[in-house]
Amino acid sequence: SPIGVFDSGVGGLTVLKALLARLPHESTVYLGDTARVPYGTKSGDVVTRYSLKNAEFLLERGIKLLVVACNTASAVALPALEAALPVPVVGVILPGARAALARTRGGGVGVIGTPGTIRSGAYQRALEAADPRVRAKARACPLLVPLAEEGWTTGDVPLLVARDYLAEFTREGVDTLVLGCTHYPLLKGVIAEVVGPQVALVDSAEATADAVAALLTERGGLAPASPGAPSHAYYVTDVPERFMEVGARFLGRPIETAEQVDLT
Ligand code: DGN
Repeated sequence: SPIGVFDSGVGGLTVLKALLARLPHESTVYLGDTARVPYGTKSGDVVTRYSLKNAEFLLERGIKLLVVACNTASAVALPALEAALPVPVVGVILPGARAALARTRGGGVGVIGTPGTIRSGAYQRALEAADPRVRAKARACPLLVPLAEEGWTTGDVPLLVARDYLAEFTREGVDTLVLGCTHYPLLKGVIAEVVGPQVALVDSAEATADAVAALLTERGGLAPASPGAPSHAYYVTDVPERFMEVGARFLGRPIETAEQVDLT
């Protein structure tokens, strides 16, 4: 059976990309809630309600494990999802926080994400609970989402925006920065240029793919290397055209078909 992945829209395709690279024999079902995106600026209650609907849809497709690719949904809806689902649920926050803890030397860890993710304090709590010496410094960077979707990931405009958001991190002894939003891997180049080589960038998508691989290995749930090619299905809650076009950039490969579904 497939791995289910949901996100508020196209962003979670960066997590799917990392999963496909890490676990090439697995089949996947992806749901992008494009009718209700963005989640990043909505309240925790509303994001939780949408997340439960998304999970229910994926469960009906027979998934063996759910990956909550959206940082905002992982930050606010994980306990509700875990309580409601009969399959394991993996969010992006804990794997990202753990990867940051493994990287930091001085204990200064920066976190960037949507307003919903940062306001929830989920990354800050995960970091400081795991190691009380860690000082987490978080900032919401909402303008980076539309820049990534527009493909505006190089040049002066993203550089100026990133500089404005990130200058405070370089001043405050941060040696590790968590990219706590699905869209930020596309802006890694610009972010690295602003914070400099002394700050390690932690990609939550990569860390999550590692966590999924570890969980399936431990439980004996990995798909066999044969027979047949794995299948990858895509569902969206609004018309699929923009998802397919923008999504191909996030996924790093073309999306041949995506089916529109109604979850209301
Ligand atoms: N997928 C969202 C996240 O990772 O927080 C970003 C997109 C959004 O809903 N604003």
